[in-house]
Amino acid sequence: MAAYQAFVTLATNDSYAKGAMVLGQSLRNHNTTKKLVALIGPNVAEACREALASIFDEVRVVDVMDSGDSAHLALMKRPDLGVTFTKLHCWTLTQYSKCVFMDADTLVLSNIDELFEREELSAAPDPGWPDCFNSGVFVFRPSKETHERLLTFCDENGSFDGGDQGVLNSYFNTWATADISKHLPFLYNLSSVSIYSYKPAFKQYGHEAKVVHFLGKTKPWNYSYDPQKGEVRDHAALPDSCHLHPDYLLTWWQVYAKFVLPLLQQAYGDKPFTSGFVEATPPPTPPPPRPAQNLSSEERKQRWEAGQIDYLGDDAFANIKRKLDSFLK
Ligand SMILES: [Mn+2]
Repeated sequence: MAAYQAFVTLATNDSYAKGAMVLGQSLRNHNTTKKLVALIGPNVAEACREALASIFDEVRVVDVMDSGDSAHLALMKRPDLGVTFTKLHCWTLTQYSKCVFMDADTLVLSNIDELFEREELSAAPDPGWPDCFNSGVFVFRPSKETHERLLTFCDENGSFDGGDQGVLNSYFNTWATADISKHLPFLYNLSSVSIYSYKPAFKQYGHEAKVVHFLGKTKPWNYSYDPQKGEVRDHAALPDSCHLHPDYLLTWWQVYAKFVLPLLQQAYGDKPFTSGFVEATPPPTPPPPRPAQNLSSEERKQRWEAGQIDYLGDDAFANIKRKLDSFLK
C-alpha cells in the first residue's frame, strides 16, 4: 500500500513551468506536509527542469509520443487530445496513495492539506457550468486500471470541450448529483473570472479564498513586473486582463520574484532567459551645474531676497558650502 500523498501539477512548456514553480513554492510557503510532483512535457528546457527540481520532490517527464503504451495508441487516434493524455498520465503515479492535481495556473493562499481527506473524484464547480466540475483542482487516486479506463473512454467518446475537463466530467458523470462530499467549496478553486461576474459574493467570501485559478488566455506570466516599484505592468493592456484580480496577480509575482527567479538565475547561469522583469529605468540624471553668472554680490542679494534663488548655479549648495568653509577657516 503506497504511503505517500502528493500534490501533482503539469507543465508542457517553459511558461507553464514558471507557473508550476510558483504553485509549488506557494504550497511550500504554506507548509504542506505532502510530496510535490511536477509532470513535464519533453519540450521543457533543462534549466527549467533544474529549477523545478529544487521545489518539487519529483519531476517526471511525460512523453506520450514515445511511451509505446496504450496512451500512445490512444493519441494516434486522437492527436487533438495530446495535452489531455499528458494530464491523464497523473493516474499512473501509483507510488502515491492519493493525490491532488492542481493546474500550473493556480496559486495557493493557505494550507490546503485537508483536501486529502476527500475521495476521488472531488472537485469544485466550474463557474461557467456549475453542474460540471472544474478540472484545475481535483482529488484522485492513482490507479493503472483507472488510467486504462480513462484512455479507452477518451478513445471512444472524445472530449466534448476538446480538453481534459470534458473527458473527466463525462467519465466521472455522477459528480453533480451523487455525493456532496465530492463537491469542493468554490474557495478551493476560485476562478478569477467569477470575482467580476458576482462581485457581492466576492466581497462577502473572497477573503476566505484558499486557491486562486487564473482562468482565461492571459496568464500571470504574460505580464511583466517592476521589482523596484513592486508593480505588475501591462495590467489592462492585455486581452481579457480584467479577469485577473490585481491583488492575486501581485501575490503571484511576489512569490515569483522572491523565490522562483533566483532559482532560474542559478539554473540559467550566463544563458539569457525571459525573467518577466522590466528593465530597471535609471534615475533621471541632474543637469550639470551652470557656471556662475558673475553677478555682483548686490545683484545676487537682491535676487535671493526676491526668492529667485539660483539653486543650480551661484546659490548651489556646493557654492554656499565653499563660502561657509572660507568663513570658518
Ligand atoms: Mn487552468
